[in-house]
Amino acid sequence: MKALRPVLALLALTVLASAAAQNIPAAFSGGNQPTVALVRQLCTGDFFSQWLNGAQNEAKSLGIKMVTYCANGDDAKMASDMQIAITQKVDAIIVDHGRDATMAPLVQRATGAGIKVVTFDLSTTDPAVVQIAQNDFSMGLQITMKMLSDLNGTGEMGLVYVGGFDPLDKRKAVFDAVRKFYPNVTLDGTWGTVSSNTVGEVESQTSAALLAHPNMKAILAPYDAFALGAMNAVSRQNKDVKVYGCDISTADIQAMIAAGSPWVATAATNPANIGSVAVRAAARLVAGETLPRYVLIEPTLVTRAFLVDNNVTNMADLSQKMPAFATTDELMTPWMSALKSQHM
Ligand code: SR1
Repeated sequence: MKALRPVLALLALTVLASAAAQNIPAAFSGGNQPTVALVRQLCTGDFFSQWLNGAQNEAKSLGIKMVTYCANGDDAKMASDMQIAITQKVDAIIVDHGRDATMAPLVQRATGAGIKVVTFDLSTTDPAVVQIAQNDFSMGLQITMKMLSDLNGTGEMGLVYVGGFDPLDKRKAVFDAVRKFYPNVTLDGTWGTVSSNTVGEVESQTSAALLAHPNMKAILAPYDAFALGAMNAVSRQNKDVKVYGCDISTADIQAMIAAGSPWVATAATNPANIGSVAVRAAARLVAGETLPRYVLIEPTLVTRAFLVDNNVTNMADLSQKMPAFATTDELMTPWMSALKSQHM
């Protein structure tokens, strides 16, 4: 053991020297491992599991200790999770979704205590917070316009929507603005639920809406759990109704490419990429860097026809055929690359 001491010392010196050479920030060098809390409102479904995977992988590769909380849609639990993270004096908190009224005071408490805060899908007025989102206005526009053009400007449609979720409110705001210009497209009704069984509940609600409105031709369902529920109801009743969604995953791709699937288009980003970007944002704030207040991830419209024509059956295929879904280096820095090579 004694004989090994000089070797170990040399090794430590080499690591320190290479950290300095790459300008790895003090918070991440010399054995320092920042702690980041991930406080989530929702965790069920493909979107959220892909997002979490992306965040956890990125944290691991940067040597970040990540503590994850999940409120399962319970706002009081989310508030208490946030409070715990603040009390534990973590270096940064990533807040994933959440109601503004519940989370805004807690976000301010965290930034006031010197904790760096990044949000995903939660708008806040605190200027110290970096807010990450998919460009939900673009998502809403892409999928609304695809539906309106498929309808050729005429026909009955339904909308699946639940208020109080930042991304859903933004997508609906675009739909509301655009639809005024298409007076021959009529809205039969709006329904929706966000719960631990969103798909099942939306399926039941859609079944009732289809029976009440036999001439409905399209359903705008801008969240994959909504689209899955709506398409299940349409398929069960064997109706000629097209479903327009948001989000994508391997399971969503399978649902879209299934024979006769009514889910014909989705506006989406790669959720794993967003999770990684959120962690990089938190890491850079912990490193003392200043970031832009808003980081937007741009969506892409994916049609069933594209998936079928290009033989896309999973997310890996999609990343290959549509580079927008491949791993992004958004917010990446040279010091992060150096840090990653140390943790490989
Ligand atoms: C209930 S909010 C669901 C949405 O959050 C993310 O923005 C996903 O895109 C999903 O559609």
